[in-house]
Amino acid sequence: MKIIRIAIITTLIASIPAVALQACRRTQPDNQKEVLMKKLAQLSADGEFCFGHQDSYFYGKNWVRNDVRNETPWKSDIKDVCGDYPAILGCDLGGLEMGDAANLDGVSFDLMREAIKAHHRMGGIITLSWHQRNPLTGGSSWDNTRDSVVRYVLPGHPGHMEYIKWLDKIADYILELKDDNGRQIPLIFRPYHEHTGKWFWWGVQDSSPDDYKQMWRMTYKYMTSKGLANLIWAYSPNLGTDRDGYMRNYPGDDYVDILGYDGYQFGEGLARYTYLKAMKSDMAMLKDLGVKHNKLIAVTETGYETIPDRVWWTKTLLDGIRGSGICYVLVWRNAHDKERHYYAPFPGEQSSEDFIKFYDLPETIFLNELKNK
Ligand code: BMA
Repeated sequence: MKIIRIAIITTLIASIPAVALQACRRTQPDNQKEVLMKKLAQLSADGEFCFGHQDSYFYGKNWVRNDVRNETPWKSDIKDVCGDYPAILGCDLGGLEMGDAANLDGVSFDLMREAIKAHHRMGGIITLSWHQRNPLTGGSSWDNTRDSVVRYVLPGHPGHMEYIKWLDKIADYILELKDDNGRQIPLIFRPYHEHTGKWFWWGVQDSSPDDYKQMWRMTYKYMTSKGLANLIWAYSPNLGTDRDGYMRNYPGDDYVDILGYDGYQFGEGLARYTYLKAMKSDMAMLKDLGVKHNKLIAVTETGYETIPDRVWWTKTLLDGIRGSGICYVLVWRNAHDKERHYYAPFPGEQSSEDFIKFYDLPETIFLNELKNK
């Protein structure tokens, strides 16, 4: 059992009522969004943060789940290593817009629906990213062979009506994600991420900040008009972007609930130093922006592929985020079909022992602790 931290970090407490109020202004009949945002704000004020893992229940190192109907217990590499599930389950909707039965990584949307409901039932939190296809070329998210794709989907432009059909499919799926009492499950929705990079069609090379903001607001308004009152909107540029760059495409306080960023470590030595330096300065920036805009803050994606550093969890990641006020940190997926594509420990993996130390820390929140919050 982990020791629950009593000490309260008071510096962030002052921001809770504002965050809660912000949520209240948009409170919808079932107020699940507000409840979750308050919980996340409280964690952050207490100096605690949730640990999240992408696709944790769907596959892991050398295994993949075939039971779509939720008849067998949920397996997870994280659980196999530390005995508990991640507090946050990350899922990706890429492919749903095309009407595909499984997402771009082969996860069936039926299985995903079951997992989301089960994780919520167990007291966990869910975040949804969306590696959507390129609406102009039909290529992947990474197809940036054509310019102005963002503009193409805006009102009055040729791709708009088709794009609304995509949004419809996403909204319809999310509307089905209800708890046992028929209430919409609150979800952290994180579209159009890493836009300060050049790899996605919605990236910085494609569009003006104004186009990007319009696309975000259009999406927000459309989803809200479909009755999706349960979405917590997360904005996540890349790590290492300065304040102006971070805010350049910011759609506005009315359209965002969480300020986050995505950033990975890409090697030892200098690369570790670069990662840590960027983490620390971006954390300071986010903390400041979070207070100024009354927003929650989070590390929406991070990791070190194949975790070659056996003490990475406590000596690097922790160093980068400790005391930052984030409400969660999420590491990327453990692919079952790509030998060297994993970001979380699994039994026998060399950083597992250090991960257990990370798990044992009072500030890291996994599922069992979250459900008692
Ligand atoms: C990337 C990689 C890809 C994957 C995509 C969407 O970071 O993990 O293999 O398809 O995310 O999950």
